[in-house]
Amino acid sequence: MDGIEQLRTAYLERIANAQSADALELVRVAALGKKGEISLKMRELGRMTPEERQTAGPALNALKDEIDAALKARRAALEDAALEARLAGEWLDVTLPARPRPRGTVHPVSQVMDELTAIFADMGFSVAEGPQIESDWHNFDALNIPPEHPARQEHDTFFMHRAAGDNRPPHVLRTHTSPVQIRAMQAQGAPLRVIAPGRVYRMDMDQTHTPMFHQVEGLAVGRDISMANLKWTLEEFCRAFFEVEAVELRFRASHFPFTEPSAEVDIRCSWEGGQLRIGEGDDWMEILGSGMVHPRVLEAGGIDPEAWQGFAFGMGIDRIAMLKYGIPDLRAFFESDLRWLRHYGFAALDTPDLAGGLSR
Ligand code: 2NM
Repeated sequence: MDGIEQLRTAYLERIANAQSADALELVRVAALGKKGEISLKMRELGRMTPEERQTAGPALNALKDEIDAALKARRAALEDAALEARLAGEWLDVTLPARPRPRGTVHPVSQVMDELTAIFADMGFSVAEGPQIESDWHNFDALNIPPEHPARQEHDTFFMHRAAGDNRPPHVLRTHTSPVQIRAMQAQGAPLRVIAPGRVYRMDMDQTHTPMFHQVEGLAVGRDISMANLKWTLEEFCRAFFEVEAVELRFRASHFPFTEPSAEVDIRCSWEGGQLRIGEGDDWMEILGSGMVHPRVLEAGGIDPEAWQGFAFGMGIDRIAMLKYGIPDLRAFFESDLRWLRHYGFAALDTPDLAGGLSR
């Protein structure tokens, strides 16, 4: 039967030239649809003589199968091409820097808090937080500072307002973060290892003091925690924080109401040429206060001082930030001067960790 070869050539060409799924479907309908050319030819088989049918039948069936297969192959090729095109359009260079570049910076105080947290976390301390407006019990009484104690004046406390006729003691802006440790003892009991970094307030304002500043205090309570544990912990902290192997600390007897015995801690340093070097030279610089937690303070925290003991320490964050990063003026810390923040600030994505180096 002639015609079959022409149909075959014509449809294979149209299939090969179809540029979309829709165009290909039109070709399929034209060939194999109800009224398609090949379908009509198959219907004609009925009107043929048996001899004619014997050659035309298999030839038409073979044509139908071939066209079917060609349609299927072309459809698959078109789908692959469409997918390729979509993937090419969605391609993204993940090695490009993030844009737009972040314009904010991390304040040195935040940077140092993150560093402290990483160092003490490595030694098993968790971070505790508490209110900045405290009851005078948490800020003073619980810390063995009775109402007539001179520390209450020494501290230059900011007192909150009470309504006229309300004679309860006023709340205060916390003068240290120790009340956070009291709350941590009450909430978690012993044994306990926490640090409390945060804002504190004292009515003081000059070259080296701002009415709000930052402090970190640490507390470790256990069955037989001693001054030796305290000294190692502080040395380890200074080694990691100042990134100097050869730190040396000196304990000087002192007095705090909340610790007994109490010690102020100096670090060996040199100021040669106006440049601070930690762990070298013959100078000593006071960096923190510390001691063994007073039994009355443990008691206020709900911990039995006959069964437990602990060490505690406190230091100024702003000052150690100035020392580590060579920042000369404390007051600039809180002026929100963008030029200063860009100069002394840290990259937002540069989170300190011990493995990566604290202050990359
Ligand atoms: C210091 C010095 C010595 C201290 C004590 C406590 C508490 F709540 F556990 F008793 N927290 N921090 C402490 C001890 C603070 O700052 C110079």
